[in-house]
Amino acid sequence: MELDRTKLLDAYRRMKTIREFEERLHVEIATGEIPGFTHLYAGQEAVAVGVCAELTDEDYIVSTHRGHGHCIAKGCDVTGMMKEIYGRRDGLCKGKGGSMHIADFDKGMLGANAIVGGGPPLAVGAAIACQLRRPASGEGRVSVAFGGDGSCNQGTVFEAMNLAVVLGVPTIFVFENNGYSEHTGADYAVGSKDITARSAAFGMPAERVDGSDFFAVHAAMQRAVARARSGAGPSTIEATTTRFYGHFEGDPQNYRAKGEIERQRATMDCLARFRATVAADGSIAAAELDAIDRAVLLEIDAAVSAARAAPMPSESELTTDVYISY
Ligand SMILES: Cc1ncc(C[n+]2csc(CCOP(=O)(O)OP(=O)(O)O)c2C)c(N)n1
Ligand SMILES: [Mg+2]
Repeated sequence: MELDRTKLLDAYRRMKTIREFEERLHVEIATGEIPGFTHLYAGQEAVAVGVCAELTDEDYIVSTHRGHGHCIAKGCDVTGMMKEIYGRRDGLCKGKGGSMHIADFDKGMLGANAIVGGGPPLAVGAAIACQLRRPASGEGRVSVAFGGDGSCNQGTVFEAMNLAVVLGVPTIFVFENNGYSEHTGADYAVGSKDITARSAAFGMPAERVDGSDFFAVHAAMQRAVARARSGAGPSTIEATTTRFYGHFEGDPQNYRAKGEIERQRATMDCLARFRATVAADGSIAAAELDAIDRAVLLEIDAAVSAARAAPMPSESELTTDVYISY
């Protein structure tokens, strides 16, 4: 899949939507109106969008506790998401999921997940379904497991990676190495300090990319997805990145160096990197991107107003949707 102008503009719009969604949530959470715990994705946008640019609604993703960016990149409705995070009745999960359990099966978004390392086994399960339903000829569907540097130390993840290789299923493991697992540095907690090499040791192609470079992430994803769709099996992408906010909203971040975030905002901003690339090759005029910026701000504003005005779930809905009915 080549990136023509339309796809490039769409990728920028999605990254910008994630950024403004998160910047606005940062402000709204401080008002105390949003229930529950929230982990912001700002800073990591190029990873979600670079990966999901190669996926359709028929492909699956499994997300993490830091899942808003994955949802938006996979095409979930922004107003439905905002209402969900505000706990409103007509949110994407009827207000019962909130930030950390948001899902949208119609978009192949199988769910955020509060269990670190809980996603990859689900993604391998979805990949087994993709493999069983593979068309006799042509390309199959794929399943992506997003996870952080912290998740790569979990036993569930080791089992999932091994099983994906043994069964040769179309799973793509995407590790977003943002340098921290809660307050613990990846340099300390990842014993070998090399997530890519560890993944390769399971017997699959694995590559490390600059996660603030949309084009680098996308190129790696093209390789991984071509392999998975053709039936050749799983791959891993480790994307080095950073989060512009704390682990959760309210985290004082005493474990980060003085000026670290300011420095990273100046040097690792995927939106600025994208703008610089398309300006250098002349593919997109800055004015077109400015117009997207303005439209996104209006969209987020409307989503927050709609969420605030939306009704809460009624008490009678408290015990529905607890178990799935077949
Ligand atoms: C099994 C499990 N252990 C611990 C936690 C507590 N916890 C929540 S997020 C987190 C850190 C995850 O770090 P990482 O995978 O790097 O993701 P990031 O927060 O950086 O996106 C931890 C330890 C949890 N939710 N689940
Ligand atoms: Mg991390």
